[in-house]
Amino acid sequence: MAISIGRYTMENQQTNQKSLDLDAARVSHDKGYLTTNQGVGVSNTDDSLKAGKRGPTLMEDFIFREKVTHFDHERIPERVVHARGSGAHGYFQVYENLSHLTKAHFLSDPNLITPVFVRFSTVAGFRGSADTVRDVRGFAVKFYTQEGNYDIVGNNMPVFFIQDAIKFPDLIHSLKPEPNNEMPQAASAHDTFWDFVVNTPETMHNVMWLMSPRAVPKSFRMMEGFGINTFRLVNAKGEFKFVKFHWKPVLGVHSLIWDEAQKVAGKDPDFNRRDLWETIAQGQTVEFELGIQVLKPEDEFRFDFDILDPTKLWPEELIPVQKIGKMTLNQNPDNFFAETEQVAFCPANVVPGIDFSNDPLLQGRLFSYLDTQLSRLGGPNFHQLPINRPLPKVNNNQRDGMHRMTIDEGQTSYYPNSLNKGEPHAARAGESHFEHYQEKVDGHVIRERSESFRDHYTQPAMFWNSMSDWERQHIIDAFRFELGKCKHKHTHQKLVDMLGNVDPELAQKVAEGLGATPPANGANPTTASSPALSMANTAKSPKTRKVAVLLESGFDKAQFDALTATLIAAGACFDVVSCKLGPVTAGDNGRVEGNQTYATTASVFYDAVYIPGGSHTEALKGSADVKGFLLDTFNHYKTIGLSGEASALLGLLPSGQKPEPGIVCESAGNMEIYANNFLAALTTGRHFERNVH
Ligand code: HDD
Repeated sequence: MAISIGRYTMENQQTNQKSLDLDAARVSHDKGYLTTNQGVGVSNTDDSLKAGKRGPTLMEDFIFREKVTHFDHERIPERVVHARGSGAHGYFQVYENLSHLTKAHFLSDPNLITPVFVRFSTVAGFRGSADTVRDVRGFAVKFYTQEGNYDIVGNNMPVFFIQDAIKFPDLIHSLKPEPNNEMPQAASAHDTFWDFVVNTPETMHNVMWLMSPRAVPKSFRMMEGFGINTFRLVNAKGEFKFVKFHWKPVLGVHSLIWDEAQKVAGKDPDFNRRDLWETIAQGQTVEFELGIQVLKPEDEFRFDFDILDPTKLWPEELIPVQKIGKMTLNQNPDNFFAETEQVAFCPANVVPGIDFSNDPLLQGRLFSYLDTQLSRLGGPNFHQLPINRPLPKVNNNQRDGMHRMTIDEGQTSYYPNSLNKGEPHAARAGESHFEHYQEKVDGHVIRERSESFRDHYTQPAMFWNSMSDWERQHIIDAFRFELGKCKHKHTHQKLVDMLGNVDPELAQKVAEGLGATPPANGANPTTASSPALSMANTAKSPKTRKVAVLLESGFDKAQFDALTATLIAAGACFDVVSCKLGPVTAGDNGRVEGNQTYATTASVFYDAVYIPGGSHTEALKGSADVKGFLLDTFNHYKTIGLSGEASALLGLLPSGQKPEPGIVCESAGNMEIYANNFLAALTTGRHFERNVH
């Protein structure tokens, strides 16, 4: 049975310790009189203190000064990357004891509840930019374990653009708005990014992912997460294995198509944020399974790629992903700034049993996060902010600094000491503590890249080989769009030449769109493919899919009831869209409440549209709004349902009376069968076999 603990509803009887910890910082402002920050009561917060009713404001007005001064300092620097994000609380449970692999305590006991806070983000845009831009998405998870905080700071793509962290400032400078005019916002479709790409072949693999539908997720709930970098799992005997981390969404991986993404960016820039917030606010949970790929040390050199190279993935068919646990998100933050903005993730936040590899991108990341947070969060004490503080007691001799929140008692703040009987002491055997894996390191001091990092095309080609037809078309269109926005023609040609090393057909199709010359000697370097990379093979579910039901007065209520009951039973949901808000009268005088209009919503917010029969069909036939709604739904390959008299609306579609995939149309007959057919089409998702061109 679900129970409430702190602010959390948990599916079991265990306490979410982080929620209880946050309770101590939560302040309700539901009642009481206004005060200053010094606790002095304030009876008028609307008028400043003046010399005469029409006279100048007085310097002594500390109430005015305090209010305005605080306001003047309300902003902190946004993250230099991943500035726009959305957070949620939840918990993690491992499926079985993994102590043979790692001594991490939170992975040892299936009964253990580990609280988590997750932040999903876009990379390039400012804090106020749109959600549905073409971009990588951040997927950062903080586990509040009993042995301290552990962060997996990942993305929704399994590879990165560069191999060495020293190139990160160059990558991001090229991606961000151009420095002379600060354009474009939250977009890679501009000259500097592609100039960097064509001069940096190691970007090729991530660029292929960036051009794929993965870069426009339909929902944060429907994207994979990847730790990308190679880590180590270390067990109590000191044995290690290499590991890569994966998050697999229970609802499968689903994306927008580009036309939708662009329209949504204008109509609802908060589309992904709203979806996450509303799903949780409605009491539903968001679930991801944690997967690991594990590699024995002796297999380090077994593959035709270097396992330390972050521009390479480990094909799941070669090294299977074992699902080891589930993360459930079930609580929205109470305060965006205090939680989502102030949370500080860092790949160096590891717990005993999890260690780093020599991946040169990871090595640099271990430095950058804490460093950036020192300025973003205003000093060295941000670990004391409620959202960042770990569950175990922080016990050391670090003191002072900006905004220190603890009152650290005692005379000593150094080690070793006698005055405090040597406390706090260095952790002893039997007391949880971190020990670095004792890797033997031997090498010349050298500023060079390993030869084994040189192949930049085989895996992008494998990615291309693994794509379904619609994913390939998306990639071709994306390259044409992005390069089409670049003024420098030589960049077009260089990119097309690069693509020739991935696949000649891809290069040729992109070249056609750009007016560039297809490369003469292009060749796809591999026949390998990895079915796990294609979204065509993902899980499909009707759960939380959203249907627009278009109605006007005179609709057939029996048909409406039958279809909506089937949707609800399957976990889907619907809006009633009409020309005005309020009750809509059915042919039999029944009523349903219209909760959206053509002014407040649009086809792009739904997975499908349904129109029941009835005498409203005539009015709908003549409506430009209805026609536009149906056209977008058709062009975005989504399910269209027309029953009874509404079947006549088929004529509004470009296919005319011709049945096309995903159009569930029936003039009469058994509503139960009809509703199930509609549900099956809705579950399929998009019907890419439909002829929309
Ligand atoms: Fe990073 C933030 C993910 C490479 C430097 N990064 C940041 C966030 C995510 C990632 C999800 C946002 C966390 C949040 O929600 O607060 N970054 C990645 C991944 C990478 C990666 C998956 C490659 C595997 N990052 C990377 C490199 C560097 C950085 C190579 C620097 C050398 N990243 C940062 C940063 C940020 C950051 C500048 C900005 C805000 C912050 O850290 O707290 O330090």
